[in-house]
Amino acid sequence: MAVREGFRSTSGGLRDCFPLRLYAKAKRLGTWDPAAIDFTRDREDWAALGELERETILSLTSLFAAGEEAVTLDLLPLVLAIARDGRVEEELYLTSFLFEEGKHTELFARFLSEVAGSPPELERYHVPSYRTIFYDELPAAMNRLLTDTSAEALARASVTYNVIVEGVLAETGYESYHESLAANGLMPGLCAALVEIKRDESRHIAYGIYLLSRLVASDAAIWDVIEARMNELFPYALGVVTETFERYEDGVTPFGLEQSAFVDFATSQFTKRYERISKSRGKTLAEIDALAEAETDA
Ligand code: MN3
Ligand code: FE
Repeated sequence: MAVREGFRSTSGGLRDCFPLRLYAKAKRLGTWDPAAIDFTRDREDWAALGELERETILSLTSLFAAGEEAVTLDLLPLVLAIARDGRVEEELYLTSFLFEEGKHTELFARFLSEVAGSPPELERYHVPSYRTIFYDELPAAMNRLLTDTSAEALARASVTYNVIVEGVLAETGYESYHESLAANGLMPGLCAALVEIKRDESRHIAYGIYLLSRLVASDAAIWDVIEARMNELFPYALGVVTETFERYEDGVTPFGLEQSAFVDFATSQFTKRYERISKSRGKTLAEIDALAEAETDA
């Protein structure tokens, strides 16, 4: 590790850049409290749901609860890698990132105990593709950063965490909650929390896209690493959808959910991120910053 040569704060001040602007947004928008969400109506709705509907919400929530815990536990190696690189503006943003993942973990844990009644053995919903991503690939890619902070290792970690887990799987999961609950006027507490979580998550994804874009801007060869990693993991992301739908016998699904709609949704999220990152090839860092600002709704 290099010896410190100085501090940003005392040599010109913090640099105006996209991560610092994301940090400003996080301070305004990321301060909602999971403990303040009112689950009164949710408990009534839960009690009135049919068996199949309940199973569906439980399955989805089991994927989210474990997924949020995983991203909370696995983020620190990235924060450390960024800190060791002296990127203080990015680290300021990342302080909010970990706080928000912690709150998401809290929210789903609350829902499972206070609305769903702490059902046992929720890991039975963790289908094989889910296990590959959350039990193996995510912790491996993130923990590699403890000993290897090369651009290649950073790119593989960020694709796994920000693009596949957040940008494809979480986004597809919100869509599934929306079609099941909000579209049917059910569980207003969880739906209100999901609006906040989704907004937090859009900042996380925007940061990941920025990070990957600046890696490509510094070394065009990193695009090949990103592309290979995206293609390596995308089948597992789709597998989470298709293996989850396999549980429904004779194609009978609750809430009118259709597998093809979610496969299409996941594919469109993947394609959108792929095209967005590929645009950073041949761009300068200033152009990357402007592109991130212009294209994010975070
Ligand atoms: Mn989250
Ligand atoms: Fe996130």
